Amino acid sequence: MTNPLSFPDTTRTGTTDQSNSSDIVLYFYPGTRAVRPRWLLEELGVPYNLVLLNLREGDHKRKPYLAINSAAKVPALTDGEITLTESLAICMYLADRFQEKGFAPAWGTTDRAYYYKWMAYSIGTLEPAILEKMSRRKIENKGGKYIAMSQATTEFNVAAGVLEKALENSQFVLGDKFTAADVMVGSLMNWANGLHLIEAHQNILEWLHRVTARPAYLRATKD
Ligand SMILES: N[C@@H](CCC(=O)N[C@@H](CS)C(=O)NCC(=O)O)C(=O)O
Repeated sequence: MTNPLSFPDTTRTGTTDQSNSSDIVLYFYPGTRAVRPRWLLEELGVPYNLVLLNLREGDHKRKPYLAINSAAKVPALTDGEITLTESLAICMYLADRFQEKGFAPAWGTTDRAYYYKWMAYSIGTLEPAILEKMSRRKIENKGGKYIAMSQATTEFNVAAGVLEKALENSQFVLGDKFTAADVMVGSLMNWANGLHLIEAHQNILEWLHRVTARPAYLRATKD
């Protein structure tokens, strides 16, 4: 097992190829953005090593992990010489690293262009829109007045409306095929669903139900 920094809770996982050794190590805590790369790793069916950091006990703020991510955030992923942070970057890397598994459209295709758009949309548009809703609720619950940065962000319902339309005649974000874009956008919409933000978006609800019923998602969120 690869555990260069002797983290205590390292488990060998991945659904197939269990006999092959893996250099991939995912630093993880349940219920966080680290679910995104774990979900994709499970979809890919490649072996990986999971290091469970206890955020409540501050494992991510201690020296061994700070050497991997000095920002003290999860997820992080190492793969041989590569140390990568940022859930989006990790998912894009993994989908390309295992290109033959078909979770990212081929380079130079039209689908690839739309794939870039949805990957960026997840983090660049949906995530700030959801975080804005969360902040607003927090402030207003305390009797404060929320001042929206309306020209710098897209309002959640507008942002979700774009996805709702894209899913009108599509099983998945990019059409008939599940890709890493469903993982990224799916993870964000799961947050939104937890905040009861998508009840008026029937296409999103149906798609979310579909993608979160996948065995890979269930494995990635089992603990
Ligand atoms: N933009 C980063 C955000 C990473 C991030 O904020 N992770 C949170 C969990 S969702 C974290 O590690 N928080 C620990 C802390 O702030 O103490 C990504 O997408 O990976």
